[in-house]
Amino acid sequence: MEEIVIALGSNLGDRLEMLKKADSFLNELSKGQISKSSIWETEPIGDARYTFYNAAVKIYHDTDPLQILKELKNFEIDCGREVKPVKWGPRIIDLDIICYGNLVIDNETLIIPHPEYQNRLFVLKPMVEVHENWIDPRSSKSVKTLIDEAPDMDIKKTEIRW
Ligand code: PH2
Ligand code: MG
Ligand code: MG
Repeated sequence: MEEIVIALGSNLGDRLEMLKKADSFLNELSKGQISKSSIWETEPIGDARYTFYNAAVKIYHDTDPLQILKELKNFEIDCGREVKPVKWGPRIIDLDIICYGNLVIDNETLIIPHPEYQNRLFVLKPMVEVHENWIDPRSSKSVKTLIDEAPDMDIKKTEIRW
């Protein structure tokens, strides 16, 4: 069974409701007890405009990563997300695979670990709450080191229960 970290983001509509819905979906999908981070309120990076709620959930699975990707995409579409949203634009819900055990994958459909996550505190800070001892198999850096090295941004942990 592999430990898989999924990053969650929402900056449109009822953000908390969307994260809760994603949590119950991931709970169903996972083959083991999931762990979830705090909800973080984060400044939008890129063209995304409105403040995000970001979080991370660690799930367990043993299937092909492409199968997990397909499940996540179907869930995003079921939630009403456009099939091809503007790159870096606002989104009702975004579920990204950050890591999949120690796998390294690099093809047109999927890159694991996520190609940009090391530059995004809105992924790293939630991630360390659910997978604190993880070492990136590409860079051999710990998630704590990646946090120290990532560009600063406006991000704050909330006390919201979900
Ligand atoms: N996601 C993006 C683009 N910009 N900014 C924040 N703060 N949080 C996100 O999840 C995010 C973003 C593209 O997926
Ligand atoms: Mg995405
Ligand atoms: Mg994303």
